[in-house]
Amino acid sequence: MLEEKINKIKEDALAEILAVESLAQLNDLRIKFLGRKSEFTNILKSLKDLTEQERKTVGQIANATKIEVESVLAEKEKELKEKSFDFAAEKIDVTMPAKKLQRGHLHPLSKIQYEIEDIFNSMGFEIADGPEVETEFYNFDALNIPKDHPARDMQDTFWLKDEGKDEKVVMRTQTSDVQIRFMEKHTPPFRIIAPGRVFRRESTDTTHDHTFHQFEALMVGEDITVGNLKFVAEQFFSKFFKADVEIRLRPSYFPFTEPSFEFDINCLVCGGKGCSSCKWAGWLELGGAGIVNQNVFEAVGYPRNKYQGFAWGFGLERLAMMKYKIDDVRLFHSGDLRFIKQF
Ligand code: FA5
Repeated sequence: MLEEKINKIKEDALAEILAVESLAQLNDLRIKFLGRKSEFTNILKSLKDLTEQERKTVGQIANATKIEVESVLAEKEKELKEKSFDFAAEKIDVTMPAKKLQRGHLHPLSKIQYEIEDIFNSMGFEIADGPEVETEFYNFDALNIPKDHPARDMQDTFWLKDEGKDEKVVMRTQTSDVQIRFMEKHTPPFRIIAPGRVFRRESTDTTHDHTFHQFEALMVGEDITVGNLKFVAEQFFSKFFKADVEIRLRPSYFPFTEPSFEFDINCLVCGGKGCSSCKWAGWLELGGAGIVNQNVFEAVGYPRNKYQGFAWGFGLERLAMMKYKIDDVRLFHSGDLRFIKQF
């Protein structure tokens, strides 16, 4: 009895589906034959009142019917959709101007950093890294800057809140911390650079920001001299600026180098005439440099006087300012898209 009913539903459904001419009508048929209130669904609901044997036979027929009707529905739907496709409306005018896609790109400082890394890689330097939140030991003590020594005041420091730890923690003021971290784990000879972000509690102006980047260089062996320092720097500048750059070393003081220098290059923005990028000096202070103090080697466990090395810490922003002729360092972190989009 039920089987006959199901077969009748199937026949009616298939006949009506095949005759249909619109997607709306097809949907109505789907509801009529398979919907929640359809005769077919009622039959499925009544299966529970049958004997187990009957339930099995009728259940199988009902299932097969459902699958068949659904597949005919799907086929018809496909056919109707293809028929109703409006090619004229979908026509594309390939002569219309395209919408310009807004694409992001690397920040100029990242670009510069990668460029620097490539140049130094090509000269056999490894890239080393260290944390931005640093302990007093790595930022100061191991660099021969004892507690209560006036040299600590050379770099205004953001001290972090003491959280019950024995050691004080700072936002690192220089990338020189990486020198120590690297030397603790390696034995000379080696050459590394360490680009990274540093922080200082100072008032800002056209050449000073509170957050900026340095890149440290450290080359250690048994016979490294100021000559190596100058040569590597000159090679780097000529590759980086693709121009001859004049270098000036001025005597200076850093506790972790002896002798120490301020490292200047001639201002490439104004060609040495004087502008806001070089504070009208014609020269730009790029960073500090020197021959590694033996006290630093001793702090990392190297024997005294066995090794010699040079180190420098250059300002990445200052290099970027020269390369792109930018007259205010604060633009880099201004978030001003008009500035960023130019790179
Ligand atoms: C140092 O930080 C030393 N660690 C450099 C060094 C490394 C010396 C290794 C010897 C051996 P100084 O405080 O001078 O030195 O900073 C180095 C460079 O960082 C500066 O010459 C400048 O280019 C850049 N710099 C310093 N302060 C700022 C700032 N507030 N904003 C932007 N750049 C800065």
